[in-house]
Order: sequence, then C-alpha cells, then structure tokens
Amino acid sequence: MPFRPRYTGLIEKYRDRLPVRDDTRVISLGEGNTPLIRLNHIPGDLARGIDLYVKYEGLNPTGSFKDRGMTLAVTKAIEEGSRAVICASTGNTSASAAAYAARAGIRAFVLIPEGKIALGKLAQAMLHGAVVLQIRGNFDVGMRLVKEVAEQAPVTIVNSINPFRLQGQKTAAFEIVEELECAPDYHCLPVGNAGNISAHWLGYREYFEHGIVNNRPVMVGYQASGAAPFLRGAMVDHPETVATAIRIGHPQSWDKAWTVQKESGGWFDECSDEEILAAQRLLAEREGVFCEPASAASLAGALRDARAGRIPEGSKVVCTLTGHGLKDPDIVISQCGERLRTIPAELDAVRRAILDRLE
Ligand code: AN7
Repeated sequence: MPFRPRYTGLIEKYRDRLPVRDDTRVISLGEGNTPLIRLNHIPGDLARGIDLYVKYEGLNPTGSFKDRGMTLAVTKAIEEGSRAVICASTGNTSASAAAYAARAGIRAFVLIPEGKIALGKLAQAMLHGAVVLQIRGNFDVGMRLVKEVAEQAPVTIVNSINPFRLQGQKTAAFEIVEELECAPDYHCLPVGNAGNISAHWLGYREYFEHGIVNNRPVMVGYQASGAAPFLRGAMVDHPETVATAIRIGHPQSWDKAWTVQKESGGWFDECSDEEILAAQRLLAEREGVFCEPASAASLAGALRDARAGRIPEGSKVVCTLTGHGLKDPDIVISQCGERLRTIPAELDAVRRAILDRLE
C-alpha cells in the first residue's frame, strides 16, 4: 500500500515560502490542512446561485486559526533565544500562545478582559500553564499594556503585530487555492484586529505574483455592529458584542486592512449580534458545522450580500470559520435552552418523546 508522507504542520509544508532556515527548530502541533467544506443546503435556500464554501479553521490544534500564526511566531521566538511570550487577547490568541509556549517549553503571559472571554478559551490558557492576567479593561487596553511592558521586560509579543503571525496565517489562502485550483471570487472573514484578512491577502497576492494562480479574490470583512471601526471609519472606544472574540475597537492592522480593501476592491460591513447567532445556528443545523459566534459573522454577512446582489450569482465564495463552536458553549446553551427536555427514565416516556418528533 502506498503511504503518503505524514502531515507535520504548515511550516514543514510551506518551508520555501516562510522565513525559516534549514536548521530552525520548528514548534508545531500539526496546525493547518483544515477542511474546505462546500455547503449543500444553505446556498439553495438562502443565497441562490452562489458556490459557497467554509474554511473550517476551528479544526486547528487549539480550535482556531491563530495556530497558523502562532507556530511561526513561537518558532521564531525560540530561534531568537526568547524565553517568554506575551499577548493581549479576546481568548483565542491566549489559548494558542499558551499551547505553543508549552510545546516549546517557555513561559506564556496572557492579558485578557475580565469576564469577557469564552470559557473554553480561558480553560485552555489555564491548563497549558500560561500566567493568566485578567484586567479590568477591554482588549484594546490590554494591547496597549502589552506593548508598553514588552519594552521593559524580556518577553516576545505574539499578537498579530508580530510579523511572523501574518506570515504563518497566509498559508490558509495557499490551501484554499490548491484545493479549488483557483482563488475564490470572494473571500469573507470576520474582522477584529484585521490581522487575518491582511494575512490572507498576503497569501493570495503571493500565489498570484508567482504565477501559481491567475486570479485574486475580492476581500470582504465583517464586524459586529457594536465593534465595527472599519465600517464607521474611526476607532470605537467601548466595543460591545456577543461575539467576544471580535470585541475590538482599536484594530492593530488598521492601515494594512484598508490597503487590502483598496487592492482587492472589497468592502467592510457589519452584522448585528442577532444575525451572527442566527448564522451560527443555521450552519450547525443545516450543515453540521459548529463554529463560534465571531466566525459566523463571515457567513451572516456573505448571505446578506449574496441576497442583495452585492455578491453576484455564480460567484465562488469562501467564508472563513475562524474558531470552533466548542470554545463558547455558554452562548449556545443560552440560545437553545428550549431544546433540552427532561423526561422520566422510563421506556414509555422515551418512546413517546421519539414518536412525537417523528410525525
Ligand atoms: C474566532 O484572540 O484578536 O481580525 O485576541 O478569535 O485577525 O483579529 C481574536 C480574533 C475572528 C478576528 N474570529 O481576527 C484574540 C483575537 C475569531 C477570533 C477574529 C478573532 P483578526
């Protein structure tokens, strides 16, 4: 039987396109290589005529796209002799930094907004042994503190202002192109700091400029209405949204993201919390894919723009699902409470409950 070489992570796969040396010690958990799932039911009902895919980044080792950037950021930190990494986070970056630091055998410090991160992410950071510092302030305040403290302490920042993060994350665009054998017409992402949309554009541009593909997508970024600085054209001081991952008012990649918008001919828009939760539920119910609320902003926005004709019929559209739904069980249970029934532990009751629902 012919065996394929074992997949050992995106740095090994894309070594030639990433800033690593032959003797670089790679810190990997097997990230990348995530499924691109073609939606079967949703387009027919809600966005007739578009060819719609989701890139399920929730299947990375710590359950979010952050692992793509973190493998490279921590690999380079080790190469440079760093003994500690630090980040501010709405949750996923802290989980990823904690895991890759553990893998590398170094210390992670994470600053998170008290009470505003999903429980699964908090559990990850704690279990991996990061020093978890809750602050009485939001992500944007934490980010400022991280930048300041990194000038006074020997710690490497692994937020997406670390350029290696975007280099790692650009590989998601490579994978999509390789699988579709072209770039999609539209690529939709949830936007917080706008690192990921900028990283994808780097990847698409690189494959285009190197002649691997002859088209590039229009890049579309969706933010939560209460945290939508790109739509408003100005920073937001008190961001609020149920999608805590993107509860960010002062995006770190502000200029980069506007360049992406201009170069790709794309746009930014907002989704209400209700639209976000409805899209999360729709995807879970109709396609069997469980993403976290922030991730569903990409689908919510794409469906709306397809219905409105802003994304034209016949388009090939990819939505990035940035994080796994299991990160944030609380929000789901609070939304779907009516689906939980308690019945007596008796055959009759079980049979009746089944027959009721089969009519
Ligand atoms: C699920 O973890 O910023 O636009 O500190 O966790 O690249 O910031 C998370 C961001 C989208 C936005 N979806 O990505 C953090 C953090 C999920 C996220 C985003 C995040 P960027």
